[in-house]
Amino acid sequence: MRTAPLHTRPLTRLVLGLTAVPLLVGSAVLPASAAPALKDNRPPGAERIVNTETLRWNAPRDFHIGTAVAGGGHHVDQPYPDPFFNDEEYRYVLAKEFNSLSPENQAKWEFIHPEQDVYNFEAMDAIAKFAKRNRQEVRGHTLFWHSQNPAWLEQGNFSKEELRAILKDHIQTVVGRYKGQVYQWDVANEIFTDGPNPVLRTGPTAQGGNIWLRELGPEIIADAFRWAHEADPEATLMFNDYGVENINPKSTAYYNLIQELLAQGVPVDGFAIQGHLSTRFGFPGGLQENLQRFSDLGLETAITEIDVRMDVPVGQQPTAEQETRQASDYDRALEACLAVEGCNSFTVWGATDKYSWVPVFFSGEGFATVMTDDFDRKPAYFQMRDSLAQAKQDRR
Ligand code: 9MR
Repeated sequence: MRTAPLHTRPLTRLVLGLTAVPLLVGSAVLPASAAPALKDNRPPGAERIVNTETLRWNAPRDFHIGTAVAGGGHHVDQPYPDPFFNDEEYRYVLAKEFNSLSPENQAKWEFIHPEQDVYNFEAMDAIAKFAKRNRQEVRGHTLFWHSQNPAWLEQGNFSKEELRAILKDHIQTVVGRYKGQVYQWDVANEIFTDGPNPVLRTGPTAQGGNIWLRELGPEIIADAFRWAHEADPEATLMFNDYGVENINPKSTAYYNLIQELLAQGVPVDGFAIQGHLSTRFGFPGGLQENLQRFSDLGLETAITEIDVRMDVPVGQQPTAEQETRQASDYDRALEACLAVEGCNSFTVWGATDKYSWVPVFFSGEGFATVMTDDFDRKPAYFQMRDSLAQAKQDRR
């Protein structure tokens, strides 16, 4: 395993506070940050969170219990300001409950690399700084994807050589900037198609094609991992996808691809399962077995984006049965991870329903996270906390 335990990396490798640093790489400079100063104390009106009652306190040593940090993406169209920069109670909950943070959108190409010669590190720097201040680590998401790419890239008229250079520059700039603080990178995200016969996404962008695979061929995957490894040899470099919870054609496509890459000496370190679940479907009961087969290849594994959505009529609340089922799904996923050696990172895709992507993308569905809009803890939260505490005790 290549991940250093939490809080043990040398200070010199951590990203320093960056409030006064201009937002530039290349030829253009973005306007100075208007982000408010960081405050980690309990804001007025928020319920006090007792440290010993949190998820992170109860987690086993070296286990990453994380959340996505809301901002960018669908949030831009919602009737609230950027959550991470503006919601003090949200920030308080993030700091208190979790020891790992994933940028929900803030490190994706369209956000962090909006023009060819412009990088916008403002939000990702702020997340890194917040994490350092709160003794948290950061998961990086993502470097190589078919979605949320900027127009300059997708609609540019680049030669193959230029595209290679663009990808290399991006990976090395972004991974290099957060070297030592991002402990895991989702290097390649969602690279296989869905359905019974998954293939690499080499089709047109409009049909979910991945620009890198289409233009540069499958060999570019190995280069992406090599470039990321050069930029931060300590970071765990992973594939990440949805619909791969069970042993199924898609997860097996990864299983085969990863073995080929390992045989070629490509620095692939892990396989990450997103875990976007729904109470409409049964729990993916083969999850532990699936994690285990990747672990048996010597890889790290992770659950990176779990949420459990449900159907609730407009204006109503979930039933007790729905909450019980949701709690069971979250907890079964957590227990599967805790049971597999090398599965040391478990991230919920949103800490609170207040900012969840689910109702925006799935009409009539929602309530998918472990806390309500008001940050009240749901049964899923308590069941997960109990399992973390049990694992902590068992590992003593
Ligand atoms: O939660 C993200 C949301 O804010 C964005 O609008 C959306 C755009 O595709 O992406 C969401 O996050 C996705 C993640 O990056 C990759 N796996 C699926 C997640 C949910 O769509």
